[in-house]
Amino acid sequence: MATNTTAFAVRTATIQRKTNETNITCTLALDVHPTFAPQVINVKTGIGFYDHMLHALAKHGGMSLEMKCDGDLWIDDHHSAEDCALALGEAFKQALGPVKGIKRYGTGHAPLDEALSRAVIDISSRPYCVAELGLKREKIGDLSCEMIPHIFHSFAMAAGVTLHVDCLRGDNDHHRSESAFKALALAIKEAVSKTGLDDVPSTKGVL
Ligand SMILES: [Mn+2]
Repeated sequence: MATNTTAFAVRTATIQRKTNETNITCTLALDVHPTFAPQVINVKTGIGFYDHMLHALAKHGGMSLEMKCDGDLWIDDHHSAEDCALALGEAFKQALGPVKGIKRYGTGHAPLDEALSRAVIDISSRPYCVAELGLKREKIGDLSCEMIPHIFHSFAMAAGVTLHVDCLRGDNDHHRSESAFKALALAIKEAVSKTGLDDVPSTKGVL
């Protein structure tokens, strides 16, 4: 009987990103495997609720994510929140490599109790983001609500993807936000999934 000696291929990248405001290390893997590449999630942005959101993103996106940010939280959460999203986007783009043999489009719907969000992604090299979450609170934990759409925007710009994230309903801002990240996770999981073909999923022949 033939044995499979082919190594399980993991699309992965590590980004080191250092400015006067933040110092970030981010390792992202788009593939996990119970034996060859177990899912590892370890997120320490310095902002508890953000850790919770990125953990959910990785978990439900079927990704491994190790993120460590040492940022200027004595000012506020802005630089850390934005720069972690940029590092994640850069890691995503680098891990994916040339856009070939993947679905390219992905859609996710995720409920969390009364909240429901939808995310649609196109791995298009056309960075664009519309995120309408309808959050009402000033902050959730130590993450400013105004930063949450900005996190999706920063990720989309750095990853080079078109992204639409809408929270369709919900009363509780923690639920609204978490459902949005989970919806994005499901959309990403679909979009990066392999078709088994080796073609560029574009009528232009290039992405
Ligand atoms: Mn939660």
